[in-house]
Amino acid sequence: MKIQVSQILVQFLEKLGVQCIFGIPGSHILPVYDGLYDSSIRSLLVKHEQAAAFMAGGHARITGEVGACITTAGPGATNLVTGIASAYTDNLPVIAITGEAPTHIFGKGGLQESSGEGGSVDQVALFAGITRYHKLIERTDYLGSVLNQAAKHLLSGTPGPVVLSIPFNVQKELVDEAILEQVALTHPGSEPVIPELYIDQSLELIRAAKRPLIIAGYGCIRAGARSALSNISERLNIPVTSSLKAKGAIDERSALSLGSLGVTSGGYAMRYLEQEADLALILGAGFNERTSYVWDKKLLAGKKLIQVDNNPQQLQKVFRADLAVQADLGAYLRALDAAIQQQQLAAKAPVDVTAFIKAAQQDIDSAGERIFNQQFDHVKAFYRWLEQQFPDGLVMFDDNIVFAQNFYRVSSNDRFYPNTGISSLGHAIPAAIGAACTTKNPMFAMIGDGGFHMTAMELMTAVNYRIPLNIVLFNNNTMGLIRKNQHQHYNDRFIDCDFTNPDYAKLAQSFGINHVRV
Ligand SMILES: Cc1ncc(C[n+]2csc(CCOP(=O)(O)OP(=O)(O)O)c2C)c(N)n1
Ligand SMILES: [Mg+2]
Repeated sequence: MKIQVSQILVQFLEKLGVQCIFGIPGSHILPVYDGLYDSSIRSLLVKHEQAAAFMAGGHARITGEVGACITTAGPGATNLVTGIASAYTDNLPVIAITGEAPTHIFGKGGLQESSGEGGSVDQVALFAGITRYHKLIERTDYLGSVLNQAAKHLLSGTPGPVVLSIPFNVQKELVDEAILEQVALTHPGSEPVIPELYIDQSLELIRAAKRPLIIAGYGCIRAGARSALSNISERLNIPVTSSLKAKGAIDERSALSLGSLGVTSGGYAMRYLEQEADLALILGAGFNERTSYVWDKKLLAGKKLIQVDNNPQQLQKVFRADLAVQADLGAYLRALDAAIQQQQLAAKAPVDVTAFIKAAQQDIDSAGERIFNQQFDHVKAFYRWLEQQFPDGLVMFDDNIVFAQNFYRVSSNDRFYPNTGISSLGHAIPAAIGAACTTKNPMFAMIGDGGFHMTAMELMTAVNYRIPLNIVLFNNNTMGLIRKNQHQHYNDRFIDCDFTNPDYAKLAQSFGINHVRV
């Protein structure tokens, strides 16, 4: 049967399992919107296309499935850029469908044309560096193949964003419905077998070590390896620290957790790594600028290193490992755990992590190296209170990395999403809205006033669709991080960091949102 390309696109999204699509219509994309009218996919009107992409990313994070957004041509598409770049840097499977001017006017200066012809904006070039796959679909004879490519990039390997731009006339062409059969959805295969050699070599290094330390990265969470990880840690009495993105890889309130590792953390894990550890197991962690204290050589010097990652590009990128294994973290950790039990590997000498943290804090205090002075004890108390109120299952999107990274201890069933990727201010509110569309768990966006101003109107999107959401707004009338920088490095020459805030109680009231000032 022949149906419109616009309908094929909607069916393609349904086939990908898309549940919600976030966007703003414009005349160049109305045929696809019309297709959504009859679809099971829930379409949500947002306030700005950047937020639509952030929402799709938030949705993808919480579900592990494809998130979707939709815009018109020209400004609709260009507004997506930061949101798509964020999905790109965070490896999130996000699909964006954008409209485009009809092909017969390409190069003639059509309204919102972005074909790249005749001096118009070149959408293909614009998205080339921030997508895994982008296509301006000018013809239908290859449509099945294009959709198949798109699915491949969304679902397999290291996922990432896909942008499909479809000219208005192409959306209305008729094609055979059967072309969707060309789209192969990759299913997770059977658990890959980890060569025994790697497990043996790992065991050998672990056996020889006195004080191993596990540095868990987001790869452990993505691979669903949390329980294997904490089994190994508990069985062998190995403390665990995580990258910022992997907070909660093991329960941060447990006795073996050193909290996260990195410049804006409490600094306990860094001290343990430097002073105590003789073997570091770096598991699915990229060891980026923040985690590695700007690649401080002292941290890993003189230690044995095991690195495991499913992405070969991460292996030995910034350090040499004694054992580097390309493997699925879930398969590796489960195999390692089984071998540890089978060979009855002895637990390591008890390390009292609580006592270590206490002593480290005293050191930090007496050296005057505390990141946060007493004034911030209120913020710490707030995060402790939050832990008590929501002991398990809380979801937190954090714009304001410094507080939560230090103070909030993520439990095993919590989900903590820091503003990683390109670290764009204003990400937390729309990302949390995208996630809240599919989970009933308590949802929090933690955000500074500077970040809040960037995407605050999306609160009306949440109001519009009755999406439950808590915003914790840190209201200090300044871009605190910038102010701190200008204090430390620019001799207090404060420029463009301070600003006047609205009356938030009135703002909330006018939006129809409850407001409490703490
Ligand atoms: C889109 C974007 N623009 C600029 C920055 C640079 N930046 C990083 S932190 C920051 C200030 C954040 O201010 P606020 O949200 O009020 O948090 P605070 O530091 O005051 O806690 C800025 C401007 C950024 N990360 N993203
Ligand atoms: Mg601020």
